[in-house]
Amino acid sequence: MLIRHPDAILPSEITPPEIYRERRRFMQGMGALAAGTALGTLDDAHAGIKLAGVRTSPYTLDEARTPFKDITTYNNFYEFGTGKSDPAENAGSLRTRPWTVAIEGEVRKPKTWDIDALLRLAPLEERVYRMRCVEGWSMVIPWVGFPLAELLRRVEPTGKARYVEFVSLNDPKQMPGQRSRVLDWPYVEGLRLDEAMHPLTLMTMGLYGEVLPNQNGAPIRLVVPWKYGFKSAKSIVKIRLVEKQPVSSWTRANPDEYGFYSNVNPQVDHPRWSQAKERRIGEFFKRDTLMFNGYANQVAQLYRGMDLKKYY
Ligand SMILES: Nc1nc2c(c(=O)[nH]1)N[C@H]1C(S)=C(S)[C@@H](COP(=O)(O)O)O[C@H]1N2
Ligand SMILES: [Mo]
Repeated sequence: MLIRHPDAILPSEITPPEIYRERRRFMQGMGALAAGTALGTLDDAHAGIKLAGVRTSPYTLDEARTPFKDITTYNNFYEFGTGKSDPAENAGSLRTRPWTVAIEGEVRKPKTWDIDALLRLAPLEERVYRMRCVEGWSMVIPWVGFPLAELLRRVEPTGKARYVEFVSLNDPKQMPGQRSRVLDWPYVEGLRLDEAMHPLTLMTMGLYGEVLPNQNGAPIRLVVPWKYGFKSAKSIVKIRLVEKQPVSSWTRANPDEYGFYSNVNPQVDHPRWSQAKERRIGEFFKRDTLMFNGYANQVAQLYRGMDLKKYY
């Protein structure tokens, strides 16, 4: 891996590992998960299941976290409606067990993973990340997951694999928003293989130390903190390694507004609004949006030599 140190994050911002060394207490944890308890009916994750054995990570930011309540009631998840409160209100109908994730395409070891086996594939880490939506708001979210690279290494991408496509669940019975044609379902997103392999790219199953609430993309979603939020596909059922650049749902819907790369870039305006500033949820004054959402030192070299106005 090219990145060894999260240089953009000031050392003083990194939470000392000692504070986190004391592992979170095993409550109902992995035992309940392995037993396939009906997690899909949880509508208040604070009364929910703590994830066991979550480690700290040097990629964690020590920045004021957005309250749990905001992270779980102000969402974009068009499968459950286009309003910000729709996912929290409607995502109770999503059944997250049983659930499988198929990894296929240009790989030597394609496999359909049961979600509970996938949860145990690699040590879980807490990663506090800045998240920036293309609409101009941002949050600081303590996710729990492991690097996507852990999973991709195990399936052994072939020499032809250059991109990774992520496909969300397509089931209008569980996802009432899919009865509307606001997007071409299923929701599809993609990354270049090196972006997907980057250590910041997180397969995410938890939030604030607990099982991910449905409205945040349970049981498993992607989190790519240097890109606009829509690149971070929720409720993933398929991961395909492919030769050609995938067409994402947002690019298909509006190619002039949502390019494949969608890196957070204050110098590239959305055609209908400026991207120079953002409102951190809970704050009154706007902040300047940072290049690559503040992760430039870790990710800028992925795009060396590229015209980021052309490849937006
Ligand atoms: N399947 C799916 N994934 C999705 C979306 C969606 O509508 N459907 N919305 C995206 C957008 S626009 C954002 S900003 C983030 C929001 O994630 P959050 O609600 O957990 O903050 O999810 C992204 N992932
Ligand atoms: Mo977004």
